[in-house]
Amino acid sequence: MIPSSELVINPDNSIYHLNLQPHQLADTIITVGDPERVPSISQFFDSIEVKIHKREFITHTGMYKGKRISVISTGMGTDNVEVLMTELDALVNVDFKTRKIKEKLTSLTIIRVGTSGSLQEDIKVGSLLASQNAVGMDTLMQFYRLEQSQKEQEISQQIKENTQVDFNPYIVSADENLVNHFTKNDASDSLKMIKGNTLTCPGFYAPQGREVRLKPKIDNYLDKIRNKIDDFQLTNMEMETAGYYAMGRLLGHKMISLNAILANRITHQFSENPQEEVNRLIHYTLEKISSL
Ligand code: R1P
Repeated sequence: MIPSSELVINPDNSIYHLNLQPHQLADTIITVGDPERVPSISQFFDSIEVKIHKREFITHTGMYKGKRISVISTGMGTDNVEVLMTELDALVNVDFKTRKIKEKLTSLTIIRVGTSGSLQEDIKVGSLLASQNAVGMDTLMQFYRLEQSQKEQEISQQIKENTQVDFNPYIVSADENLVNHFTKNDASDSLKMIKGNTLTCPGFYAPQGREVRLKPKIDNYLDKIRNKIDDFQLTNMEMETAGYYAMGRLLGHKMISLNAILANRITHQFSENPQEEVNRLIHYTLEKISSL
């Protein structure tokens, strides 16, 4: 039995931060950083049965072309992702009455629809990119027992050496079937989704090599992380994907992160119409989800 101090359930049987009751969550979930992106997605649903919010977590659950979908905002960063993933898992895999883990576990399908910056000249602003692998340049996995393959350990070691950080970055892949599904371009698709490897950073400025008034501690950060390590090359950076993939691997959920590239950090360009880039990604994602 999980004590009430460890898994907090609100008096109305909803989970502590997400404020959701188990029946209010769909098995297919779209996650977004920006709370305002939730209605931008649910406006296309055929019906909406649930609208709940607490803090930065806004949830709309509804039907889209016969499929039940929840869309949830998380705010920024892997610390929020840890809260979200643990609570989503508890909603489906813990019996709230007995406070025991269920015998038959449910695996959720979780799709991040987010924004990102390119690390390669040829990945232009406006591109859509599915993260095949993600590298976590944050310390979240210092607190969990995440297993790393030999290859993952080698890449992590090399990134650590190149950047001289004091911890081991972690590397996790997306669900292979979801990568294939979301990057398979049918003749009817007007948009193309490319595959990439995403760096997840614990901040937007120095942790992504940006200098405003403070000089980053790591000199030439982008040069140190964007070069090839054997056949592995980082293509873009943002702030959540590796946290999703690691928590998904630990908890047994199917994960993919889809990115609208808003900036190119090498050519120093930023989108002239970010909302339009995000809208294109939303349309692409909803169409692909309806045929999952
Ligand atoms: C930074 O501006 C935020 O945008 C990106 C980053 O990961 C970070 O959360 O994603 P979202 O647009 O999904 O929030």
